[in-house]
Amino acid sequence: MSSISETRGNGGEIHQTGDEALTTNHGVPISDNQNSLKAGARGPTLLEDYVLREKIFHFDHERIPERIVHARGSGAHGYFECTAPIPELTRAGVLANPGKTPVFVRFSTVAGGAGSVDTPRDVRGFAVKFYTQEGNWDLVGNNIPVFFIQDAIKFPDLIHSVKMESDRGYPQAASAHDTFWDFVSLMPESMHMIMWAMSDRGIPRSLRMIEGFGVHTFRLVNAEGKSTFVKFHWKPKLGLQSQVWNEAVKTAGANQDYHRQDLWEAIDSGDFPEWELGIQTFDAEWAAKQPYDVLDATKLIPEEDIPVRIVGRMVLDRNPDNFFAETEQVAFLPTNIVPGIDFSDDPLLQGRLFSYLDTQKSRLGTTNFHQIPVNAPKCPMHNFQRDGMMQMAVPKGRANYEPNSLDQAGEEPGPRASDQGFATYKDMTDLGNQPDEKLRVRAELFGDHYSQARMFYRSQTEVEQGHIADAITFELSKVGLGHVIQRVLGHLRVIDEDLAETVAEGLAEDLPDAATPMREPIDMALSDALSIMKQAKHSLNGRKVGILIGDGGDQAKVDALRDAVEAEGGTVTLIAKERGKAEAQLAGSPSVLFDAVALVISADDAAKLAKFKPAVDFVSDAFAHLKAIGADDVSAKLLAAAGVQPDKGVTKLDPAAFVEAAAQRFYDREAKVW
Ligand code: HDE
Repeated sequence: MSSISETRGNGGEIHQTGDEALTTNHGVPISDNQNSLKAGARGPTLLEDYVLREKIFHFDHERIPERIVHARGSGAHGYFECTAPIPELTRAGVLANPGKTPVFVRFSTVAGGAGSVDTPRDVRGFAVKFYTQEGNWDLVGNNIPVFFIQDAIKFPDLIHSVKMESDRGYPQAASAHDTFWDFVSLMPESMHMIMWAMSDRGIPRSLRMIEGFGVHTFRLVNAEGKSTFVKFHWKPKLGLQSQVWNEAVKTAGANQDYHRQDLWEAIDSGDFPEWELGIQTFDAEWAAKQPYDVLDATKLIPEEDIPVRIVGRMVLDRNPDNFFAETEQVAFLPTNIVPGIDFSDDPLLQGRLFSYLDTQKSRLGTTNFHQIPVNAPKCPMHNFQRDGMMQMAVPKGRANYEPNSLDQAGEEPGPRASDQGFATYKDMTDLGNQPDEKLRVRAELFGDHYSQARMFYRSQTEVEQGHIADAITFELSKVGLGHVIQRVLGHLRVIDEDLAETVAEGLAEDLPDAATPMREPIDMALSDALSIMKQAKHSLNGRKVGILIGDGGDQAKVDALRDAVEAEGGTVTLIAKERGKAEAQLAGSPSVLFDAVALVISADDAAKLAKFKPAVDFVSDAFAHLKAIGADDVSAKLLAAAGVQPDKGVTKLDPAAFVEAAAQRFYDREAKVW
């Protein structure tokens, strides 16, 4: 029998020890947890059964409202280590001093509900809470460096349009529907982000293989009060990797929790995911020369213009102890900022500064949500805020107001403000703003909606451009409103004529007139950093290999492959038709769950498996999803049944050749398959 003992307080914890008596929430020992109290052995349950009533009462209220956006998420603990301190730029200890700061990170999709799948085409949230010695700093970003809209006032409209449609309640976790495309087609400022969301960034292979971005321009402020503008970047150590669309669709069926499980298992096995934190910094003079506004969240700063300077690394090394207590109850607040870091006047960021604090009250039910352990600072915290629902702290003494002179009576006077505390950067004019009128307007350069969309699209490889065209074609194929499709095509014509033509052809639509831009787009220099494929790291690190074995396979070959894969940082799962003969069952372990596959079977096995649909799918999907396939000639019958053609990603079972192939995907195969 397990029991619960509690220590409560600010940052307190509840732990289960297993050697104490089971009790009610009020500490009364329970004698029977199997039977409710009845009037006679076959009689009705008695109202006085407070053990039953307390248990059911608590159960009835176990769920809390899910996040209005980013409801589906996975979290982990870890640390940030500042490796290249920047005291000349910021007085924030977390970045100004070498050393480690604990973090909690939550990754998420945006549109779907808490129980939705992990692999829809969507943006991924990348929220990091740094528990610094100067208070919590939350960097609440995404895996895409720009956003759909420029002004927070449009956020409810954007989210209403992308979530399931309000009358029919579908589609869940999908942007491929009328209302989303209706809205974005009426908001040309969304076109840059649309290019990103329709690119392979929208279907990542793993949360461990995504970049993260703070999106907005922030400020760093040093000890002398000097401000420098900054954009934050997270770069994954494992490199960027995405799925292909057909694979993402099939993964959703094979494993709803594909990303969550992948993150959990990696951390559980000691293969800790890691990112570098980088910054792009600039001053007002530089900003004034750019053809875009650095306060516009639909624009990025090309890395070729300002290279990303690495200041530290983040390692996720501990899974949550409790999903609800930590991952569900974690409350990120862009307003959690520490001395030495400050906001910019980005109108999207400014709106976020209201929303997050506000939403926590309805999600977590109390203004005291900061006392929940995952949200509580790990540095001292003192103020005169008191009481409120679910107050966990027990402040002592009479000091609950300031100023007070209680110390003159020998009493504890409580905390005082310090000149070392957070002080807002004063200058509102350094980016040329003239705060002399109250206006509901957008700044002039916000009117360029297409230049960076074009830059993004044209910076991609041909294969990636094909994926964007396919994604838009697919999404629009689900749109029933013809005028919306036409309007989108009008925008695409401004971004890139070839893209517009390809999509129109795929839909058998006539091309409409090009949209009329508010500002004529310009041709910006192309940026390799925007393409996943141009910066692909060929690596088996963190990747999974599935080896299909049969009755006649050669164990020595399996061992040699396993050794070679593991030596490169990958993991191996043995799969057989029957679960008892391996680690996983073939029908339940399709190849979408692996980065590469190998067939260690006999000619007899191959002949039998060639008639077994899950085996044929296993191989044909691996081929179609551009993955390495290791197989000797004895597998010929199965390879033939699966339609595998000669290809440089199809190797013999030679461990070196297979491992080399398994570290990459063979995008040029697409022309053969798709
Ligand atoms: Fe959020 N966003 N957002 N957002 N956002 C929330 O806060 C909001 C925006 C982001 O894992 C909510 O606690 C507004 C940009 C992430 O818990 C809510 C606007 C970026 C997460 C909210 C934005 C983000 C959220 C819902 C426009 C990238 C998940 C639950 C002004 C830079 C955090 C919650 C987690 C969550 C509002 C735009 C990232 C409703 C009003 C831009 C990663 O407060």
